[in-house]
Amino acid sequence: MNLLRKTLITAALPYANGALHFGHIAGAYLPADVFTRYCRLKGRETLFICGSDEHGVAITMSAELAGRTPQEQVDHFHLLNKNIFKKLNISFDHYSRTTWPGHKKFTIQFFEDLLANGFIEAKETLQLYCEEEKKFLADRYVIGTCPRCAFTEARGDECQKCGASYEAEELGNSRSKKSGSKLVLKKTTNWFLLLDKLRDKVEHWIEDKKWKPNVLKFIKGYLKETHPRAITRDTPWGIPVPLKEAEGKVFYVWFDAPIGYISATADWAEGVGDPELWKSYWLDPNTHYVQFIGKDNIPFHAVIFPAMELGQNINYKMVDDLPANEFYNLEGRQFSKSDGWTIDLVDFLTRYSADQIRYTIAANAPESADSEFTWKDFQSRCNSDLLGKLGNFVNRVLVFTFNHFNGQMPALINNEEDNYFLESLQTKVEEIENYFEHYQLRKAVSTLMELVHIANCYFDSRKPWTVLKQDRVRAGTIIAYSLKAIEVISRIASPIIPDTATQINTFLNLPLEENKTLNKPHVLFTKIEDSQIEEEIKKMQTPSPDFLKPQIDPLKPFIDIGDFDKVDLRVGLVLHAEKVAKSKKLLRLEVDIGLEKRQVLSGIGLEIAPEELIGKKVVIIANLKPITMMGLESSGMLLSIVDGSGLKVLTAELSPGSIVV
Ligand code: B3M
Ligand code: ZN
Repeated sequence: MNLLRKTLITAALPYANGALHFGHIAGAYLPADVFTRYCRLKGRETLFICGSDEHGVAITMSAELAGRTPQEQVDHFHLLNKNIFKKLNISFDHYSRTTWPGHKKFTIQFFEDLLANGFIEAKETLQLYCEEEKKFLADRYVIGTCPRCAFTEARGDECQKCGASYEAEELGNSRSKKSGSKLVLKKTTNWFLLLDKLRDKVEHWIEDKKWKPNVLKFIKGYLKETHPRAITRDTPWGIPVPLKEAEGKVFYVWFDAPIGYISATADWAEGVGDPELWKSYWLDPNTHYVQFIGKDNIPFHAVIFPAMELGQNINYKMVDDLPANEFYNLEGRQFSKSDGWTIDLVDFLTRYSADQIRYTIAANAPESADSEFTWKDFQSRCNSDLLGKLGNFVNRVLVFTFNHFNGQMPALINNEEDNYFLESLQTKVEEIENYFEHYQLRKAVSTLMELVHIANCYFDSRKPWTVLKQDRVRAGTIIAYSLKAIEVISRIASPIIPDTATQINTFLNLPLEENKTLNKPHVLFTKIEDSQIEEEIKKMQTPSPDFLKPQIDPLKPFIDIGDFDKVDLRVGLVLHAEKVAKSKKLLRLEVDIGLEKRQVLSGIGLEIAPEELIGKKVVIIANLKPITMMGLESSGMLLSIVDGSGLKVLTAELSPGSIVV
């Protein structure tokens, strides 16, 4: 490997519709920043690029809720998040945004190349349309009856009650979430990326990648089932599709967002006064390109965006390494703003320092498994590691220098024994660099503490305060070696705790030279008291109203016995079961209900394999009005049982036709 290789680093573009939390920082931004700082330390030509992801339905929805226009919404959160990154010392060379006008040009060029090369095709599909609002509604704006569990308030794309996911046309009684008005299915043309045509190229490209096994496994599985994916939407917020026949349509947010990595680099290049400079990263095959993302973003970074690049006429740089982290939770549960289970970063940073949180997250980074932030862990990392070990060493040595050597670097009498001490530090430094090189923050942090431990042991065992009484020159040498150790620590710790490293370097008044006066130290870290942590934990435990919601669905309102009498439940023998082509979850069953054979459709295909059903005696609602789904008639509904662990089909060992009363 060329150690001085040119390195381009990007981190997933966060949506500008909410404030960042620790989960985001741990998943992508801190690991990316540590790696960037490490590359700069090694003298590599390094560029670190990010920006806000500002399109998509999630933005329009959150804007409506906040009473803002989408543009006002993204303006607000772009600035807010940019400021959080700044406070956390995430050292982007540039933080752009996908509403930057230059981004449009790149998106259109990507589309035009893919279209010209036969990788994009227009297709007609049925989408839910609101006659009253005169527009197509995205899934998130729709509610209706779940095709599986018949829950009447199910979301447009998946049911929050039974977990089923489905296509718009499978939803019963679909309504606009906003106005409640009934929706109709209307034909519309959208443009699809023909991933199936690009599959071979992606497979070939992926061959030599030595990525994490979980990422590679995922990609291989994903590539087996590539199908065309819609890249346009019938919504107003986004980049307009540049075709006459596509009026009123915009690109799907995940189509333009990754192109944002390129446009953000172009935005940076304009800012530094050399508009063509982005090409030296994106069009140079020698660039080493690393993308930091959270694991939920793997498909778009490992398959779809690479496929889009492979369909271009320009050879854009493709990702070389894709460190995808697991999730970072909060005290055992996922961060959730709506549940109040979160920590406001801006508020947090008024009481604690960026380095304290950077260090805690790095020490416990979700590299190979989910991990979590706990207040107790935060307190102990800050007090025992940062203050007790690192801060203490720096403070002891510097205070000693001021008390006994007038704040000047004493003469260093070169000797083998003390050189051995510095060499042992160097061995640890190399170990840590290797961990940085491979994005292993946890190990980098624990080795850093081993290094600090060696330094503390050196100081304790050499006892300069005793030596001073007999041999001032020797005591001076011990201090000089200790100051050199501080310089080593500061340099190698700087990717993780950059502010602290800067402060230490100021104390040392680098470069260290004999007789040079240092700067008076001040404390690097203050102790976090138990009472403070108790207070923080108490705040977390104040339940927000959402927590008071029962875990089990409430009972439905009373019905009369007459209502129940209307329902005709019959035992049926499943004669045949198969998946419905083009549907992810619909199964087509042929059921013998004693009197006759019925065709019944059921949206349980994701949980239950058709083979499992054949020969089973199930219970169906036999007098439900027939409906048509995906062009097939369904006469009856299969009963299932849903609990926290999943879904099971209700069976009854009775002859077909038996009546359930
Ligand atoms: N905005 C999703 C996310 O914030 C999405 C990432 C885009 S990266 C090109 O997790
Ligand atoms: Zn459901």
